[in-house]
Amino acid sequence: MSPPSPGGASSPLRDARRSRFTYRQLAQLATYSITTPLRVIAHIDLDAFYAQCEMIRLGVAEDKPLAVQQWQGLIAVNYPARKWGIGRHCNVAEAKKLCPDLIAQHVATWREGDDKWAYRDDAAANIATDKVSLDPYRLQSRKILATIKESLPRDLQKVEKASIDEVFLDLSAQIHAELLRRFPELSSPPPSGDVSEPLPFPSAAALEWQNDNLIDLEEDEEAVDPDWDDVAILIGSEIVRRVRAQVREKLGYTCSAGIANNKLVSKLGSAFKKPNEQTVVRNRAVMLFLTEIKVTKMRNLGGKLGDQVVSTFGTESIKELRDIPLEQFKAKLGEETAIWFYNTIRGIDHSEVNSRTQIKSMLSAKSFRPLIKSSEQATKWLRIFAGDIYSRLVEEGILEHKRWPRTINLHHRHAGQTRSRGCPIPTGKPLDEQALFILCKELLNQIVAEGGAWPCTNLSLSVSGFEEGVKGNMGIGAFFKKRDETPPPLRPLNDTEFENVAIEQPSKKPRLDKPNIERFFSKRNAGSRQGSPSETQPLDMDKQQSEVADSLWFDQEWKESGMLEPETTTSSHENSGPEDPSYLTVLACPRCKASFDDEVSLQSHEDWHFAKDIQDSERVKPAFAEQPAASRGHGSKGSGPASKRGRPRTKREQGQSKLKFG
Ligand code: DCP
Ligand code: CA
Repeated sequence: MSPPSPGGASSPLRDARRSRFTYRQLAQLATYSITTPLRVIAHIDLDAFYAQCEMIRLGVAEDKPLAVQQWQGLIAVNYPARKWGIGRHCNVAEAKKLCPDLIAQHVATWREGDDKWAYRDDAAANIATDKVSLDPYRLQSRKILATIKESLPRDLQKVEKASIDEVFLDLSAQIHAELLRRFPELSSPPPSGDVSEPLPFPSAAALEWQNDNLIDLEEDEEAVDPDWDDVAILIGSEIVRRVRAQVREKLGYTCSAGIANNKLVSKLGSAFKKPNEQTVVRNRAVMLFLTEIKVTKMRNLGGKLGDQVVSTFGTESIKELRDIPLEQFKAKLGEETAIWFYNTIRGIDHSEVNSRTQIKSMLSAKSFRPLIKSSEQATKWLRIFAGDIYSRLVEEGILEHKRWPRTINLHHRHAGQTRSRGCPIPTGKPLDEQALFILCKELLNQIVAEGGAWPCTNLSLSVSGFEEGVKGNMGIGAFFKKRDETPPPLRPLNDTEFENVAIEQPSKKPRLDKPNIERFFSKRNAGSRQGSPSETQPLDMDKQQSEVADSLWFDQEWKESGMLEPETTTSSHENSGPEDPSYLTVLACPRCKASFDDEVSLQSHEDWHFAKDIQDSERVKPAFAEQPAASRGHGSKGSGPASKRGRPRTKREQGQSKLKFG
């Protein structure tokens, strides 16, 4: 049809039929109402994100296979390489066997003794001295986010950064404005004066979907004329196409998108066809669309909850699960989760696009191979952690006093035991990497003084308890006036304080759209002292599982943490395979049952659980207004050599943070 003309021409509303939607529901679009059926949400996900970052940085042709390497594992694989059967499950050697031309680019690293991260040719061989830096990808992520925001009208945008390479857009208000512009008839008040009156029917007979993937409707629905929800989603798809084109044009990245009525379905939509495609799931197509999807692929259902549902009800088919009455779910899952689940398998999701998300904690961690055996060695790592965290604090606006972490914690692992020490961060003086270093050195001293600190398998530093630093024109001091005027003494927090600070819980009452699903996951025990990994419940680490924690602010940071997830870790055994005898010696992780063929790999995997626990323990809900991330210029080509302290400084990578180590 040509009319609700995407080109913008208004069409006469000749049709005497009435729409299924009311004047009120149309008006609600302007206020981002979460319940209006006309609502349109988009999810944009970068294709093979880290791999694209490297291709653009290095100027690699788009058809060349490239993977991003972390030690011997792969953490991102571009689409040309995927054609060769290469995936994250492969290690570098396996991947090169599959495709000898594969470009395997190692991630940038911090190196003990160096004052900045760099791309280094010998990084993979230096797991003992290097620590992964994801700064280059964070920088690209910020630029992409800025471009997305710039391509939307400033006063009609609602953008949520969901992870390092994903955003949700609530397009409702922009679409509302566009509907009124294209169909001035919609601006008139309801003839009866009653906003619950149905709108006039759109005069359009067929909509132009261009090259979108349009999820099919049930046969009997195909004959039904499009209503305003279809017109709204069509406008949404036009907006998203333009946004994606801007990102491509200005920065070179391709991304995929899903456009639907809510976050749940739009996210499934963006994954439906990749790369560089967009998928539209009209309201009338949702049920059919979900029928094709396994329940464990849905947001929040990739882990234990999904497994529990499948084993309890004996099916992973959404179609079959829909036949089960709500009462049965309630009996097995509890009231709140049951209602959430019942809605989810019907594609109902009223969660908000939240443009106020803020990182609430930062973690810099390192597992040691070989183990470190002295304070001197540990101190070098503390300098790197302090520098790493400081550069991220700068991005968070610490220099402008926009945001300020209240607590610093050091976590130390020795012989399977974890010790954590924390203290408040003084607010009266500048917080720079030296100040962070002094604080964490003191915490290390406390741990060392207790004895039994060496050898150490894992150290990590975290800051948490972020607070908004500036209110109106008040300085940081005024903002913190309720706290001690004098900086608090450096002392370990007692257990209760530690728990309170490090394991902040959401303060709001749980809502239906954010069910209390945490109980399906492991207890947050990492903050406890002397916690043994084997005492904890399994944490599932697939991508879906990570999405569970969308509401726990998990996904964004695991991607950004530089920690290996199990599949990446396990893929680092170059010799394992059916024909390799060592393959038969299987060691299982006591927590998640993942199997390993040597002790080092198992240990490394357990370290990963440990670091993950710490991260989880510090995951909290956002509470403060969004501060725009500072932009740090444009990406560069070529990799920068490492610079040793004392040597002439090499030119820095774009966005490369610099440490002032003494
Ligand atoms: N990532 C990682 N380890 C993982 C998964 C992801 O380090 N196990 C990092 C690298 C990815 C980025 O996060 O490039 C985004 O993760 P996605 O799951 O979105 O995967 P990609 O963007 O790489 O690919 P896709 O095109 O499938 O989205
Ligand atoms: Ca992605």
